[in-house]
Amino acid sequence: MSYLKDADPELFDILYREIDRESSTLELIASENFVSYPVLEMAGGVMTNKYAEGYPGKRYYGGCEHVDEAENLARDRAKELFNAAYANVQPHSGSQANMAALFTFVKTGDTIMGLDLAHGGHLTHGSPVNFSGKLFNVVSYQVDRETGRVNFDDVHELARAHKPKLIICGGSAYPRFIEFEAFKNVADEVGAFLMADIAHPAGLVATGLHPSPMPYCDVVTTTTHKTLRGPRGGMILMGKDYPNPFGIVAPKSGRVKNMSELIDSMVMPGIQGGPLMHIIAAKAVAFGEALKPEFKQYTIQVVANAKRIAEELLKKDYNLVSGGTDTHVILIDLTNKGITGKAAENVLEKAGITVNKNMVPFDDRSPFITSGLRIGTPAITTRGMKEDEMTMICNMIDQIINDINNDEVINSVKNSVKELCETFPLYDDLRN
Ligand code: DSN
Repeated sequence: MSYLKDADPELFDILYREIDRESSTLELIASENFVSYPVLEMAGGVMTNKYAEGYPGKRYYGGCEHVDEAENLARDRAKELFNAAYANVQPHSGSQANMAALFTFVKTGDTIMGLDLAHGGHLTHGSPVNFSGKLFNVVSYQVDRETGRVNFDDVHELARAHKPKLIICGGSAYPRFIEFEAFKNVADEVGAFLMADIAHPAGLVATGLHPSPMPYCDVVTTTTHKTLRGPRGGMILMGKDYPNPFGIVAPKSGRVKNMSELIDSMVMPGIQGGPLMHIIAAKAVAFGEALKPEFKQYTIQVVANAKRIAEELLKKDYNLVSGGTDTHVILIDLTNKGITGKAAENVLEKAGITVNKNMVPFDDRSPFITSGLRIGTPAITTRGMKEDEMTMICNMIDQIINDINNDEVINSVKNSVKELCETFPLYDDLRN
């Protein structure tokens, strides 16, 4: 039964069109995934009603006993998943997690380093159009033209020349393992804090398929909805907690505050007000799922699927940035195929294959056009697809890219996509 159907048929229809879209198309956007029914239930539950500014046991509102239980579980499960000493599960998004972490460790006007957006970084790692680029003095590092991997000679040289207070590692379109240890060497040499943004590989980090940043980084941020397969949101972690080096003391006792206390107060009241308790509780549910052995099997398959896609595309003469992948992300440089990222995204969408255009390193096209496509395997792996389906999907992509104006090809692929999606159903119970 649906309350929405009777109360607001217009929005009900929109919701069901989205369920149909998600279930009848191939979702290859590397940052998307499909949450479980339990996560959906919690995210759509009554905790959306509750104001709970503050932290468990120390709120500004009454009636918080149950949301406290949920937030405590979310924090404990996050710490267990990532072998972390500290977790703040309140950031509404990855961008807000990054904002809170940056504001805790550095002051506006300080110099920070991050991976250039066009080389796989993220808006919040210092893009001039983002708060990070406007409030800090940003020095961006890039990947090597030949290898497609972070160029540590350049990172060292830039760090020595500019003496950043903080270095960010990680990004949104970097198909290789993030080199935490190498970044730590640079950070130590110049006395910088090291911040890792593991929004993309978080699920792989949690299951040991990607190195852990915890031994190397002062602070780690992530989203919860990509490979981690939770509700849309952010989180901040630390491998260890320690007294803050800035000399900030608690007003009454004069005790030097720990970094965890500074981060907590930067998230709230620093940059956020009321936490989204329904989402925090849904994060707890997702973290519980991620602690189960089945989730490790899932992430093993995510990586196996991405490697199969990389192999198949290489066989078909596609150029992959860095030559392949260690993770769930594949970044294709389409230059030799004579098609832009934008055109490829549009024509694939006509056939029911959802991807996103993406700049490639040293791209001479704008972010609205691009020379690349980013694809990823978290969502299709959640549907149960394995290596054989990856080979089929690569054949479909290749057929279309080689003949973008051929409606017969597009329609034939569209039918194959439909059949494949029917074989791996998604959210069927939401229709009953
Ligand atoms: N927009 C996200 C992604 O697609 O990777 C990063 O914030």
